[in-house]
Amino acid sequence: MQHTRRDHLVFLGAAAAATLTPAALSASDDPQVIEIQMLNKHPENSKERQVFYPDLVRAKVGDTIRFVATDKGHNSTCAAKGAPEGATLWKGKISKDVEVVLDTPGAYAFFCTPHRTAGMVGLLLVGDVSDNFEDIKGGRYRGKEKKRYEDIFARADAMLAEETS
Ligand SMILES: [Cu+2]
Repeated sequence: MQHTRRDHLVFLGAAAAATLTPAALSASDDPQVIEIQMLNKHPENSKERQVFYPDLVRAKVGDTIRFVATDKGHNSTCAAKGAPEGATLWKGKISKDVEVVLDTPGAYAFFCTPHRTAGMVGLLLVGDVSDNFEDIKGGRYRGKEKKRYEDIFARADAMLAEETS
């Protein structure tokens, strides 16, 4: 069952809604399934090859991320270094969908095993990311991976700043 933002506002009434923070309004409380496609080419920029789309996702604990093997030859992997402590890690099979239920808040840096150095990487921000986001940003990334993460981290910072403003 899905509640829309409007449902919540009607239920709470205008006075209560006015006191809600933007973060509280930004997502439903119900668990969501969020899809990330694994692609040979960026849909809006064909010069960008080997991409997760989208490559940055805001989620909450309890949401599911479904990595979809739209194009073949890719996978999604999240290793201990790229995840908050105690989180469930994943390693998808090449050319197969993989689903992960996000059980731990924090930042998750994931990559495609064959194309990591080609910059096929992405980032999930799950709930409160204050525990490990700085560690993730300070990680060692190389070449195209580093270039993509610089762009992703800049967008992530802007996204989080928006929530707290
Ligand atoms: Cu790949």
